[in-house]
Amino acid sequence: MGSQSDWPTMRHAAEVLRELEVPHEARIVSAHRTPDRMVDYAKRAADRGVQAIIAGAGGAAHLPGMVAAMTVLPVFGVPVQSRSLSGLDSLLSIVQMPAGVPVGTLAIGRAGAVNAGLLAASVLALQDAELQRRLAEWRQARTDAVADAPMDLPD
Ligand code: RP5
Repeated sequence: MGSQSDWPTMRHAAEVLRELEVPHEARIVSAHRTPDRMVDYAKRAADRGVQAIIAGAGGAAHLPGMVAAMTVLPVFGVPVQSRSLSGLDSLLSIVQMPAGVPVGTLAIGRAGAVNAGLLAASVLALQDAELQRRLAEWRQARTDAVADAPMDLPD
């Protein structure tokens, strides 16, 4: 992610990966404040055994695209909700990649972070039958949690 301030959003991706028992790491790698760190991270990721990258950033959110420019690993971009434009700026910055450098862009905020974790896990599960089973269980648990009818809850 681009900043410590992105962690309250991006921790949801980490949480899903933890629930699915997918080894992962969380790093602050800013495209504009720590550009050398970003280049180093993106260029070395594949050699370190990283299989997918989830890049979350807000505002002028160039991090996912810059990372995607330096690796052929799948890169999933999470637009973090910004203060001034509610994340629309982040979304448009991440989603509008020119042809040839793909970033799989998710929804703004928590939903995007959760789904980025699930999507990354789905990619890894193509080569991992046990992970595929855990993913199916995770999804089934959400299905089972949906009540048939609504109930009255205290306001
Ligand atoms: C982006 O700028 C980060 O991804 C963050 O979403 C946004 C604001 O960063 P801070 O000023 O909170 O560090 O680079």
